[in-house]
Amino acid sequence: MEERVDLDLEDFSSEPFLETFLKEIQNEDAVFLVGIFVALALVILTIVFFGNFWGSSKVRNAVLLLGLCDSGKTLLFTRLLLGKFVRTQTSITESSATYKSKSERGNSWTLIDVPGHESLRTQIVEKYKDVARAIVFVVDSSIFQKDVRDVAEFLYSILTDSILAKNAPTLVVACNKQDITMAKSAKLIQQQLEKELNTLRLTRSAALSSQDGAVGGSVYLGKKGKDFEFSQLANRVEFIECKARGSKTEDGDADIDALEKCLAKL
Ligand SMILES: Nc1nc2c(ncn2[C@@H]2O[C@H](COP(=O)(O)OP(=O)(O)OP(=O)(O)O)[C@@H](O)[C@H]2O)c(=O)[nH]1
Ligand SMILES: [Mg+2]
Repeated sequence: MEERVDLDLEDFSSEPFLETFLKEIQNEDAVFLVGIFVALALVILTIVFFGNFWGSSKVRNAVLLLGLCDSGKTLLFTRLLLGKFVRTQTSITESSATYKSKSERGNSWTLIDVPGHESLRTQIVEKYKDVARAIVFVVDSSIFQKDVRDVAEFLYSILTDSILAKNAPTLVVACNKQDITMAKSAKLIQQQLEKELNTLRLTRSAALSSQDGAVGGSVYLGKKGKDFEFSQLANRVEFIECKARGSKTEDGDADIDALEKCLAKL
């Protein structure tokens, strides 16, 4: 029994596998070596490609409520979630909650109420912009004439942001406070915003005239050589009218149907 084991070991040592293998790859083929390198390179490239792909593609499931202070974002937020009136105060931080859309598929989105104050909103928009599936841009239609410049400036910063321009989330301009007699219609608000954005584009591009196309993270608004229209954007754009608060009672004839329909289409 012991003898057999000795024999086997001798046999093994008389077979220098490593040497044979090295000889084979030295003598026989450079092709074999090249094959190994190519296979390794392919494996590395695949890992890098999928790593980047998964790393950069985020699920865009956020619906951002944006707009100037007092336009009615927080009331719309609670009405969309709870279906009733609540007393609100100026928001100082963002609120988020899961919103189930009223579509047959019943998709759920993360609804985010962004404070309107300029010093707060910029940072919060930065935080969520790459996961935005839609932007609900809320306008106080009752004082639109007074606010038009500020509304247009905020909208301009959103529409020329390079990441938002690339992802092109659906844009719903919610012309709120339609219960107030002086409220401007969605059509008029759209026309005036197009005019104001056109003017802003002229003044802003004049200031940056030495540069062309994408400038420091911002893109050109609309089509060059043509007056600005929302239809020139890659985003799906809808202008709707709503009233987050009723005119007689706070809940009574409040109406956010058009907004809910837009969210059901996302
Ligand atoms: N009449 C009327 N009032 C509304 C309507 N929507 C909101 N409001 C009122 O407008 C005021 C401001 O509403 P908010 O929802 O707090 O406004 P906001 O956009 O969240 O404001 P910030 O948090 O400061 O950015 C509140 O008194 C609301 O009750 C509306 O459709 N009609
Ligand atoms: Mg608020």
